[in-house]
Amino acid sequence: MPETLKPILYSFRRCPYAMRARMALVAGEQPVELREILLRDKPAEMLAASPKATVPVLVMADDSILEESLDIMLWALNKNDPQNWLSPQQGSLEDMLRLIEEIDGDFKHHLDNYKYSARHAGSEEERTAHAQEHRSAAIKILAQLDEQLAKAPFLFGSKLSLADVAIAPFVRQFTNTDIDWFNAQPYPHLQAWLREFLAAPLFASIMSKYKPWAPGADTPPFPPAHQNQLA
Ligand SMILES: N[C@@H](CCC(=O)N[C@@H](CS)C(=O)NCC(=O)O)C(=O)O
Repeated sequence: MPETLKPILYSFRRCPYAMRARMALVAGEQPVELREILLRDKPAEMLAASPKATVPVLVMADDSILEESLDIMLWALNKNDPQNWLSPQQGSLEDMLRLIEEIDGDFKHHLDNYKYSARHAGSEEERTAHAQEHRSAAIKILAQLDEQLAKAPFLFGSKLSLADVAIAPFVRQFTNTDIDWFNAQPYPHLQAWLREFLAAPLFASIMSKYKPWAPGADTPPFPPAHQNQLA
């Protein structure tokens, strides 16, 4: 595909929403011009295309945009889904979307309040109590995932699906907040699932470090070369 016809993906390496969009673009083998950005210094070109100003954003050749990570995932996989991420071995696409909605909603709310508890008003003690309250609420949601993963290696059966890929980056963010605490919790299935997900070539393939994009700069090939058999 000529360089100019590729959609442009504005992305930030450590953003969990951008991670899941990049993984779906890899799985769907959709070439994009990847523009790494800094959240504190967003390019004017990105803001002009998407005043919402969040990553990821996919800008098509006709200037239409997708500015929700799940929409980018579904766009890529509806074009090409060689690993059948949209057709789980157990349950349906609707079941997966329901679970993703719970994680993006309730779980993300508790995750943010736990991870960014330093921003909470009040005394040190109040902040600690606030963090613990939200950590408990978040881990209750993760306990349900652990139960699901006790029955099968992935959230919807014996193979990786949209739900695993959409959810794992947020579980990663939660666990990284206090990894020793997380590892001490009694959720072996969830812990093994996350460990394997993060060790897999698919995840490594989207975590390469790129210099922030500037107009006229070269952009890395994306998906990177040698993408077969990633998942
Ligand atoms: N619902 C959006 C959320 C995207 C989002 O909030 N991304 C964060 C980074 S992880 C962002 O760009 N925040 C704007 C900022 O920090 O300036 C999606 O699914 O794409």
